[in-house]
Amino acid sequence: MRGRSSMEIFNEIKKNMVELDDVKVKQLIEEALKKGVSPTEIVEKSLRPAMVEIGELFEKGEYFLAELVVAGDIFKEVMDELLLPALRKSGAEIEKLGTVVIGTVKGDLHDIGKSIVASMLRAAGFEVIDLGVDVSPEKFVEAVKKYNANIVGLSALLTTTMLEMKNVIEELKKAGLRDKVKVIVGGAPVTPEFAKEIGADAYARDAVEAVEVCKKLLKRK
Ligand code: B1M
Repeated sequence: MRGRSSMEIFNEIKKNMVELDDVKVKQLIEEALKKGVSPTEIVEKSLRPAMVEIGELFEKGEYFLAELVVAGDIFKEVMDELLLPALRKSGAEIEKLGTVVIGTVKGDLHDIGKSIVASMLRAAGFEVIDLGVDVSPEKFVEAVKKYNANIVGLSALLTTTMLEMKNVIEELKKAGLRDKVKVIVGGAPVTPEFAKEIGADAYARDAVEAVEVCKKLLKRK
C-alpha cells in the first residue's frame, strides 16, 4: 500500500466514524496499527474528535439517540477487537504501581472514556477496580475500604452529573478516608478549575495524562 500519512488516516477514520461506517473504521485502524501508529494516538486524534462531532450533530438535531448508541457500540468494538490488544502488546511496566478504584458517577451512563482510562492505567501497571457506570458515592467509599485503594478516579460526561463528584469527596470525608486516598477527576465537561473547586487532588484531560497524573500522585505521598 503506498504511503498515506498518519494524519490522512486519522482524518479518514474520523470521517467514517462520524458516518458510523464500522467496516471502514476497522479497516483504517488496522492499516494505522500496521504502520506503527500508537493506539492512544488513534483514540485521541481520530475517534475522540469524531465522537465530539457526533455529539454536535446530536445537538443540532441531525443525529438522534440511536446514532449515539451506534457510535458508542462501534467505539467499544474497535477498542476490544483492535486497540486494547495492541495496547497490551506495546509493553506494560511490570512493577505494580498502586490500586485505583474508578467509575462513572451516579446518574451518568457514559462509560467509553472511563474504560479507556481504566485500560491505560492497567497497561501502565496499576491494579484497577472498575465499578462501572452510575456509581453512588457510597459504592465508591465501600470499594476504597474493600480494596485499600490509593486513588479514586471519577468520570462524568454530563454537566449535571459532574456535580456528583463533590458528593463522592464529601462521602470520603465522612468515612474518614479523605486523607488516605487521592482523588482524580475527568470527563468532557470537567475542568482543572472545577477539580480544584470541589477539592479533588487532580484533573486529567485524557487517558495518557491520567496515567501520568496517577503516577505523580503516588510519588508525592
Ligand atoms: Co451522551 N451526551 N447522552 N450518550 N454522548 C454527550 C456527553 C453530549 C456532550 C452530546 C452533546 O449533546 N453534544 C451530551 C451532554 C451535554 C451536557 O451535559 N452538557 C450528551 C447527552 C445530552 C446525553 C443524554 C442526556 C441524551 C438523552 O438521553 N437525551 C443521555 C444521558 C444518559 C445518562 O448518562 N444518564 C446520553 C446517552 C448517551 C449514550 C448512552 C447513547 C452514549 C454513551 C454510550 C456509552 O458510553 N456506552 C452517548 C455518547 C456516545 C455521547 C458522546 C457522543 C460521546 C461520548 C464518548 O464516548 N466520547 C458525547 C459527546 C461528547 O463527548 N462531546 C455525548 C469518547 C470518549 C473517548 O471520550 O468520554 O470524553 P470521553 O473520555 C476521554 C476524556 O474525557 C478523559 O479521557 C477519555 C479518553 O481520552 N476522561 C477522563 C474521561 N473520564 C476520565 C476520568 C479521569 C481522567 C480522564 O480520571 C478518573
